[in-house]
Amino acid sequence: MPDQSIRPLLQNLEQQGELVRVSKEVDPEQNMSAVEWKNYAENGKSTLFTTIKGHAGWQACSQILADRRKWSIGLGIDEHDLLPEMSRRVKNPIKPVMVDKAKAPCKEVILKGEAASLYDLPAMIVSEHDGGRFIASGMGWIKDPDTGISNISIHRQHIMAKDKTGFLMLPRQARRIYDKFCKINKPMPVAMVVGAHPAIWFGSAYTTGFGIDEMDVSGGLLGEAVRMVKCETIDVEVPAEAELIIEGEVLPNHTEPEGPFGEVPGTYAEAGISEIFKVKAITRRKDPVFYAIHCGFPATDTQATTGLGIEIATWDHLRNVEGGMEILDIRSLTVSGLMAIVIKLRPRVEGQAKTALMAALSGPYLHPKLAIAVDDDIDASDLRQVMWSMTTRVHAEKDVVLIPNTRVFALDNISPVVPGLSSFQRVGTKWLIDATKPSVARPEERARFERAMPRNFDKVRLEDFLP
Ligand SMILES: Cc1cc2nc3c(=O)[nH]c(=O)nc-3n(C[C@H](O)[C@H](O)[C@H](O)COP(=O)(O)O)c2cc1C
Ligand SMILES: [Mn+2]
Repeated sequence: MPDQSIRPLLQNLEQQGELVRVSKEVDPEQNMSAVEWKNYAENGKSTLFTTIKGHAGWQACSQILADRRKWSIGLGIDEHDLLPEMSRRVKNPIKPVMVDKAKAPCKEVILKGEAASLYDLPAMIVSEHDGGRFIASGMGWIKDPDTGISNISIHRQHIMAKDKTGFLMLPRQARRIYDKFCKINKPMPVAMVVGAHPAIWFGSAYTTGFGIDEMDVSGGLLGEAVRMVKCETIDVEVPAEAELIIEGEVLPNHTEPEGPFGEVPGTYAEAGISEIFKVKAITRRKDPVFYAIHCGFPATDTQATTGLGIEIATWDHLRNVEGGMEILDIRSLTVSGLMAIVIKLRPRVEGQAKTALMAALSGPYLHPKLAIAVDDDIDASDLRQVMWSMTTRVHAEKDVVLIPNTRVFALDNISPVVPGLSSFQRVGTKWLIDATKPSVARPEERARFERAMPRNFDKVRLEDFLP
């Protein structure tokens, strides 16, 4: 029975030299965010903070799932096999099971009413101009009042008082359910869950059909049922082995000023309004690890989490486009704030790359607005090689295509908001760049674009010659 908490990930990262423990005191309002961000940007490492000013008894982790390597450690899947294997597992859902409260570490400490304070949590001021401390790693469990089916999605929470936060809902499934509560003017019960197994985290961020419980998907990824326990003050079930649960409700037909907040594209979402979450209880482990996720300028867990979802969804989506398409890899570029995607493929006939690119720009996720196709000899994760393809293999007049007036990602500040609609409905220009070689149907022309690589590149081993 594998541990379904966040802890095996932290242990495995540390064992494999991917995580650094910081025991020197850090301050969540002044320096914690810069330390974890720089430790990843400069050293490629995750951080575990063990001494946090004003938060004795807490630890906090950050940048623990910022790239494929860390995801593969977290899910126990070979890095090179990540997309096909995750795609296979999410299609084989396993339903969650209930366990007793006594078997739920998330109930080791139960704080209700006055005793429950958000000020206890080591939530950071993440980006320079953020409006305050935010929790951005909370997975929100809600139930559709018509069907009783759980929906799980992540929502940023601007901490506004000890028992009150913002609750930002983009126009997706949680908002659709919230609208039902607004119609009957009843508060929507919500449990915010912080810190769990990467499979649980991935499921909550993954876009699935409306009416599908994301924990079925997480169970598939885990290879066993997610173990759930009942909340104390609301009729919601949450993962028993989580670090922290914030029970509460989102008020109906009510908004207040919220933000600004450094967001997934790497720019700020301006101050605006959002719905309001009121705390009823906090339950947690006695030695909790807070998931101090970094949301802001890339590369962070935030881009890598949604990026992996985009890659898997696009991987599946492209299977349905023109039989026999040879898709070799897909990379949603974290450095682009998820707005660029690279498709690696071997074009069998002319025009195939552009066909794939059009599909990549109209999949289940709105984020990608720039899609680039590279050929079978290019490492799609290496921006130097992608850029090399974009100069040597692109005839801009023929290979760059702009598609104006299309829907784009809600937080893409360069694309205007649709007049009269909610501030998250934007239109922009999608564009595609075909940086593949001529197709395999034209071998002679294809050969003209071969990379000029060192003689016997594949055979010569550097280790045999270096001292
Ligand atoms: C770190 C992180 C923070 C997120 N914050 C928000 C948020 O504040 N509001 C929101 O609507 N979606 C946010 N999302 C995206 C949703 O969690 C995601 O789109 C989810 O799949 C939506 O679930 P649904 O399909 O059930 O609506 C965030 C995702 C991540 C990875
Ligand atoms: Mn959903």
